[in-house]
Amino acid sequence: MASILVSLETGVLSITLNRPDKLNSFNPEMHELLRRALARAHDEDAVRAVLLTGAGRAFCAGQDLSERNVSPGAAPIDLSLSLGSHYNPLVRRLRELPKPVVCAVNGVAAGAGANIALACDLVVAARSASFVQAFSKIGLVPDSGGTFFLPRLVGTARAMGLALLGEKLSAEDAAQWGLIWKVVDDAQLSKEALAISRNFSEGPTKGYGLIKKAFSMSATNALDAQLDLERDLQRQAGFTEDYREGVAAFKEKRKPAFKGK
Ligand code: T3D
Repeated sequence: MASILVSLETGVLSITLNRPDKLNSFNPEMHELLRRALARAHDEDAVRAVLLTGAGRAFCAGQDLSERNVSPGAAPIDLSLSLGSHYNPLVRRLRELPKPVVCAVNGVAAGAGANIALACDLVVAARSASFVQAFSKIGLVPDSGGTFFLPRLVGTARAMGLALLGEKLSAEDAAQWGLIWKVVDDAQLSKEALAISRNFSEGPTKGYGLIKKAFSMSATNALDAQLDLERDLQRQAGFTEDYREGVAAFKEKRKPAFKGK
């Protein structure tokens, strides 16, 4: 059974983490298949949005701990190799993909699984889902961008509480805290996430990519630099066919037919 399911329909590349018996935790094969799927999302013009979700009762439980042959007294292992070759490139790929990535969190998202969800552009969670910064429970540090995303999304006090305590945060609280876009009833999750993704796949793809870039840079830019960046990105956006179509459609009081160009 493939550890990732991938399908392309009406411009949406759906990627499902598919190791349900392991709560979709990461092993090297799943990393590699996800890497390939995101490379396809990047390279193919036919892909205009990505929808990431999990099979079964979990979204993703982070690293598959059964793959870590560690025990008290045994030789230590160097986890920087795993972050350097798998988790960090994955987060960079998600952030740098110039197309919107929707994450449908269908169940528990723990460890790197929680932070990979947060690295996506828009997170919708099922009401029964939860987010767990499980790292401290096993003596580790939040990774996959957790120490970057969490304080920016919910503030340092809540980020610190989540990281140090490693307790489950319900999807409802996650939405209330501003960690995610919204929570929906479990039965509505697939439909809602697909509708958002389809909406993106019919949208001004290049403009979306530029919005991602603007927000990504705003994390470190001062206002002056960000204003300059907005000027430059708007220049690029103004050169797109979709901008011309958007304004024409507005004036003609019709739905725009964006081509992603
Ligand atoms: O190593 C490196 O490469 C460094 C990078 C690390 C990145 C990381 O993600 S580190 C953090 C790793 N993840 C965790 O620590 C999460 C561990 N899991 C949990 O805390 C809980 O299982 C959950 C909160 C995710 C879910 O809790 P619950 O009560 O719903 O389920 P459960 O009963 O704990 O788990 C169900 C089964 O899934 C269970 O197996 P069993 O007993 O039925 O055979 C459990 O062992 C298994 N499972 C859950 N998480 C993992 C896992 N198996 C392997 N790896 C897991 N991460």
